[in-house]
Amino acid sequence: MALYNFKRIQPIPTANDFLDIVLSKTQRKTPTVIHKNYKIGRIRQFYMRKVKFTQDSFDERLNAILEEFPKLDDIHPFYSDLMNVLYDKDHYKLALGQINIARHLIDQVAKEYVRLLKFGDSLYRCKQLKKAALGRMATIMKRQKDSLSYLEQVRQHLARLPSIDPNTRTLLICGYPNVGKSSFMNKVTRADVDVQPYAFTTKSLFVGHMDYKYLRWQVIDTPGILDRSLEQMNTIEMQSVTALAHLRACIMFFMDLSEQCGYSVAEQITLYQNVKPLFVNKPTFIVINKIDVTRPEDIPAEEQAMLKEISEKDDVQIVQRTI
Ligand SMILES: Nc1nc2c(ncn2[C@@H]2O[C@H](COP(=O)(O)OP(=O)(O)OP(=O)(O)O)[C@@H](O)[C@H]2O)c(=O)[nH]1
Ligand SMILES: [Mg+2]
Repeated sequence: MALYNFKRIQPIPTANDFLDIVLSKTQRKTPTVIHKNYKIGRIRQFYMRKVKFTQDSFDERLNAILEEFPKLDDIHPFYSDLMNVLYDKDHYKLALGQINIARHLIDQVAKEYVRLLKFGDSLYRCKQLKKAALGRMATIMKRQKDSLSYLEQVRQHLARLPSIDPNTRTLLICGYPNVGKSSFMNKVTRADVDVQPYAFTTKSLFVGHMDYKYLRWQVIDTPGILDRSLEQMNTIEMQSVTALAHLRACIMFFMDLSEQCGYSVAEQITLYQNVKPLFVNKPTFIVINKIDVTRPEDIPAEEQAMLKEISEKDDVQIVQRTI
């Protein structure tokens, strides 16, 4: 499966800049001197060349956009789902579809006017036809204003996505907000993820790497997730769910028994129960964090029992973070 290099997509100009670039290229790269005493065949050729050249320039640039932007069906499901979460799949496909339609329309305009030019009977008439052809192409391009600016936004965002390799040995850190996921990430990798004493500090996926027993691990820090249905989740939480759903990883579910994070132990256990379908076939650890404040033996017996039950029933190891 192709791993896209999202950082290589060329910037997309605005519709107006796009037009300037193409039309000025036609002016620079096609002959500029024509005389009404020339044979009509030569005059027709002169203007046909301008129309075709302009069409080619549009084609080339529009094709580049269509080829460079990843096709959601070609990329790893993790990335296609992530792009859907971040940019809305339908909007994305529609924008690229519009560009494709514009390309076809421009081709049709060119064809039509080249045909008309074959019957142009004077320099004036040929010139008018060329002007009309380029004008119609420009109108088609101007209608692409919104698609182009949306695609440029997507491009800029894609370029900043972390380079996550869906096919490598991976450690995935997840849990409620504010439980200390990023603090751990910063300890084990050279990443420098923001750590703050409030929820949703981390708003997107972060990647780092570490070596452990001569093996390289990709470590992914995820935004915190709240215990609610998928429909209610925001874009920030959905990025975590996407990573959990698609990456074959070892899961570290972080818990803060001190409840300093702002969520009770019971809530954290419920979240675990609700997201655990995403942990199937993935080695899973529950990591008890902030043990300098509260250790498992400090919490009420019923909660201790719940943790013990999870550990036994789900074959999940409960470990305490000591670094
Ligand atoms: N006492 C104590 N505080 C900790 C520990 N680990 C993290 N914290 C604090 O917990 C707060 C949240 O830490 P983060 O690492 O930002 O938590 P997070 O889970 O990444 O939070 P979100 O990105 O919002 O989901 C910060 O104030 C940390 O200093 C710990 O082991 N002990
Ligand atoms: Mg964080």
